[in-house]
Amino acid sequence: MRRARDVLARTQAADGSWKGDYSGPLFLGPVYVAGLYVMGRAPEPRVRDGMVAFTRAHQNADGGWGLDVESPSLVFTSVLNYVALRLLGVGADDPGLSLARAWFLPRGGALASASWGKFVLALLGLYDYEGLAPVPPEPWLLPRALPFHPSRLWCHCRMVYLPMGWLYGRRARAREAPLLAELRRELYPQPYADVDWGAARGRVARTDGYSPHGPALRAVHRVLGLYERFHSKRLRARALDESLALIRGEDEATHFICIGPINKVLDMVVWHVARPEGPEVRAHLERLPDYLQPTAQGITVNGYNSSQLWDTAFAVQALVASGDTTGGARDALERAGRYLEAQQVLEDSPDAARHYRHPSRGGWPFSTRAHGWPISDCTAEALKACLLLEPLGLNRVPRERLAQAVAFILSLQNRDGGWATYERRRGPRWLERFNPSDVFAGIMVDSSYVECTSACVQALVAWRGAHPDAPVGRAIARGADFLRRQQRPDGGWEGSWGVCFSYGTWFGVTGLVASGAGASDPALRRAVAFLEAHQREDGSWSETLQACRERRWVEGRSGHAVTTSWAVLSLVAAGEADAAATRRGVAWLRARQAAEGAWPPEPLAGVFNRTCAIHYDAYLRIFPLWALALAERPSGALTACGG
Ligand code: LAN
Repeated sequence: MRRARDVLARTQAADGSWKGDYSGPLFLGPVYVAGLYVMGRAPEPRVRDGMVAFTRAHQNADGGWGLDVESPSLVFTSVLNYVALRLLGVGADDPGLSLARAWFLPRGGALASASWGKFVLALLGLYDYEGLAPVPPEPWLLPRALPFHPSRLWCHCRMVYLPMGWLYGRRARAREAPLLAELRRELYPQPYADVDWGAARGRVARTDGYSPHGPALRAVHRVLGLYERFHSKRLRARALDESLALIRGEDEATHFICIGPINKVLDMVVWHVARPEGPEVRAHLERLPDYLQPTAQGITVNGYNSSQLWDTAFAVQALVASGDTTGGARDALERAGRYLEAQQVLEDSPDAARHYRHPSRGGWPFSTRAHGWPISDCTAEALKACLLLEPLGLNRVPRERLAQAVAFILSLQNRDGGWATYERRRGPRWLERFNPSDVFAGIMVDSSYVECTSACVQALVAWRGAHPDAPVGRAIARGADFLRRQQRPDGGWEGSWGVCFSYGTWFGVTGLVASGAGASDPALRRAVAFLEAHQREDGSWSETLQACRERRWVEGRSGHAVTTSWAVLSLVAAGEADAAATRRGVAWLRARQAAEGAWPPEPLAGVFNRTCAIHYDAYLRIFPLWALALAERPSGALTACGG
């Protein structure tokens, strides 16, 4: 434990945070490169070489690229990474690229890509806009009260479709160039001029169709197709103006970082078309490198501008749990306390209601304050961390700001008692049936999650510990009720943002325990039985990304330290610190630790929208330490927060 703590403390950044690799998805780099190309630009040579190296390193043996660095090939990411390499200067006769064509052409090439791929190709002039399922900007003009108004979509989804709608409405495309003509010959199994674009609209390769288009979505696309043919120019102009105003709102509220890497690039391209070389383009370009991530294999694009706040909040909890808060460990906690203090969002975003933004004041984001989008569970984990630092004299966030964080959390509770990510649930569940992305699930509405709910319940309980009169009892009880309803008959909880049931179950168990459930509570007994049933011979636990896709426990080839840590943390919280399963899990974790204190690399533990893996660099340094710390405590009567 001491060596693990040293490893964690040593990897802290100068600003007090833990800042690491947050890459993994393989569609982000190509969108970045394509966006720059549309603007007539290219990454600087060092970045270009790094991106080429990274892309080559993650080509699958069959010649394609997966949705993420660990997954089987999709037409979507294969075509996009192919195009990115070509735009970055690799020749069509390159053996890797020949192999790629041999993989995607028989599957239909660009015609069979998932929808976002086709959109990016259309921007480049490599795919006809006629072949896209329509994404007009007009829905933004509909009355806000309609259940399908775009402001009701999950913020990540609406922020991607917002600039898409603008670019679609303008039919924006890159200036014609010889390279593009070559690519139009390389990406299709037939001559470009012979393509039936109408038929291409609904076409998607089997590899890419995780969320199939149902009759409802197909009907919407037919209606929108008709609208596109007969639409009024005046209405379109108004819709474009409205979209541009909302895009400006997002850019300014996030200091041009934007909520994520996709809408960042699309917004930038919007400004390039709307105001070439204007101040917005300059502001965007300045923030573009924020997303770059150097890795051992080259340079890639992160899934967010970082995961700093999130990792720092967890690191504090693991370090405090490990017991030693003197010397180097205390210094690390002191610096982390400063980081937490500096990243709290202290004001609402400008003209929040106009831009459909929930009030932000008091919340913490996933990365940095400048990013400007606070999240329920990031706020909860940061609040928990501050309250743990308080008795050590290391919390720097004043009382009234902690109270604002509590108010922020309370303002986000859903009617079902649970918590979603950035906002309260705005749309009806049936909106999911209109998901046009092909490759993702659960992107349409922000609804309650076990992880967010548990974190918020734990934070409110911790707050009540410090302020017994705080009026949070009902919120806690409703949250706990939601957690109980989400437990599956087999005793586990399905996670949404980590792989998978071990992650969800850690949150389910710790949330219930925080809310007052005792070790004999039937829900906790069922959770313990669930974890015991999935423990491996060697004492470890192991789950793969496939579990998220198939929504059932799918085991990897060997034990994973992060999965095992989540299982051990759950068992300890459920009062099983001395049980055989826990001890065997701990023994496996100890045996797996390398001499200098780290755990060897293993498959990615993060996921989103059920299909895409993402790398939480610090998890392997945080969770085994945290698990050992709590399992080594003298008694099992611990709270979930580790304090
Ligand atoms: C994230 C990163 C943070 C993450 C946690 C806070 C850890 C989680 O508990 C709640 C969900 C959240 C906020 C989350 C949601 C999905 C994100 C934003 C990501 C995994 C980072 C990248 C991903 C985003 C959706 C990628 C772009 C693709 C789309 C389908 C829009």
